[in-house]
Amino acid sequence: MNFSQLAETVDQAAHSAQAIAQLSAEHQFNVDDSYEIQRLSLEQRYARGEKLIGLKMGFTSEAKMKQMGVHDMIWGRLTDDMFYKNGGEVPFDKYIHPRAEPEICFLIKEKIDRELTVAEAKSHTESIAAAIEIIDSRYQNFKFSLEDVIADNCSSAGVIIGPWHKHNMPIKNLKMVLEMDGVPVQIGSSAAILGDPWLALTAATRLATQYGQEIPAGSVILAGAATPAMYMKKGQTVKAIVEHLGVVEFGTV
Ligand code: OOG
Ligand code: MG
Repeated sequence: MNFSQLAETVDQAAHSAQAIAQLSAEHQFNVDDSYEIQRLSLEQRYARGEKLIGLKMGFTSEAKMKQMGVHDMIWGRLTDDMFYKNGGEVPFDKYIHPRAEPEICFLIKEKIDRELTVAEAKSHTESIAAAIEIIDSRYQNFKFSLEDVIADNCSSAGVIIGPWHKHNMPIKNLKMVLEMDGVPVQIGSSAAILGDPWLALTAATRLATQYGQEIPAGSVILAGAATPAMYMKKGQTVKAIVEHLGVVEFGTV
């Protein structure tokens, strides 16, 4: 089997916003193979001029694992093409069937190239913010196996970050609300993220190190959603309100 070809298939699906069949329907590959396909698919993005900006963790909450039927933590890569301004507009047609989910994100101040403890992770972090992640599986009906979703860069599609706060503020049990057009559609707590979002960052350092991905200073790391993700619509306002971290929002056009 040709991993480069599979990487091109998922990249083209993302680039053209055209859903594809699950790769696992036709091919057999394991989790390590999936991360190699993901790495190769990012090479396609870099070749188009995109830059790596950070990483995201996925399935760090029970709510997400249940929603998607996948029960292992995953990680993916975020590029500059995925980032939108807080309060700005997001082009809906760039996506296939996008969903939004409330997240917490970390801004890294010092290069990380090994697994860190929580204390070390804190000393490597500059600041913390509320964020919304847009996920858009490239697979038909948003259905996938663990191997499929990793190969598809863990559905990574968009990131909107709220105001930054000091890295030492408590984030263990913050109320997180996702609103669509002013209506609360998900309510959760940051405690749903592995019991403490800092554990998502240490997991990111472990997995990135395992797969040879350095985390440069200035990287943004998403901890994983605290609640199930919700389908978005065109012409909608999407907002996350996180206790003490404030508001992050965008409109779809
Ligand atoms: C995979 C991405 C999971 C999270 O926050 O748990 C994720 C998906 O649900 O399509 O980003
Ligand atoms: Mg997410």
